[in-house]
Amino acid sequence: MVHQTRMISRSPLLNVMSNTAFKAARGLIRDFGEVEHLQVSRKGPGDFVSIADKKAEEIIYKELKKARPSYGFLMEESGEIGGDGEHTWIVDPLDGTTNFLHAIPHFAISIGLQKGDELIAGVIYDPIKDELFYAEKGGGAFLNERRLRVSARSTLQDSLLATGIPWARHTSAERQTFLKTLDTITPLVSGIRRFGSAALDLAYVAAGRYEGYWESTLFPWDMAAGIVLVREAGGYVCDLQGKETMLEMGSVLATNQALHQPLTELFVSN
Ligand code: 2AM
Ligand code: CA
Repeated sequence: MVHQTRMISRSPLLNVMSNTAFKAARGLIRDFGEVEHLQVSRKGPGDFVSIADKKAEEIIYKELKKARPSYGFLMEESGEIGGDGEHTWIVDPLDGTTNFLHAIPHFAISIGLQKGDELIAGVIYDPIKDELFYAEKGGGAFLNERRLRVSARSTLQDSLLATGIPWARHTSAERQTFLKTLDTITPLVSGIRRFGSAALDLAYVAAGRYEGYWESTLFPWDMAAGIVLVREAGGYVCDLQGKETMLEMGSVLATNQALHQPLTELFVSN
């Protein structure tokens, strides 16, 4: 983890969030190494992974609580923990659990901060690639030391999109909607990817790697940090009804600037 030792001038808030992610990442990296061995054991790494997940969340909780004692929490494992009623950390200690479980090196820690109704900061850390994505409202979005900007591609034909394929939690109606949308979009774009971490999909839109990303049936902790990143990189985020109620609706469409309108028309009318 190169970036822990490098001098980076981040705001005190982003420093707290980043250092918390780095701390939790140390355990996850160790556990990921173990999971790679457990693939061949008959029992598999299932229980081990859920413990790794909880351990990471505990570290994040402890660190953030120490730094900002009055803030509340919304976390994947522990749920809601009340605070000052104004600030809430929205935390996914391990986004991309299925990848982690299968020893696929694509997962992240996601920490978002909400103040009132607004998402004001986000950090997403991919410990394997040592990529730290961070953004604070009004301060721009960054990947390690580099300022981020959404991609400039302006035609659907050139665009690469990311999505989430429905899995066991989805209803039959949700699966049908997904297939219909896929059928509409596929011939119009250059490709579609399913990498399995919603947080990293959003971070990649912010980084200009994907032109857009859509998914439904998500939780607030999958999206909170990534929403701030995309917006601060100059992109747009709405839910699949075209409104800014992503956390409430559990769906998201994130795009670069140029393709916001055509993609919104395609997704929201489908
Ligand atoms: P998680 O790894 O924190 O559970 C991608 O579709 C999103 O859905 C991920 O961010 C992932 O978050 C969540 N998800 C939960 N269960 C999943 C599963 N069985 N397969 C794929 N994604 C899953
Ligand atoms: Ca998640």
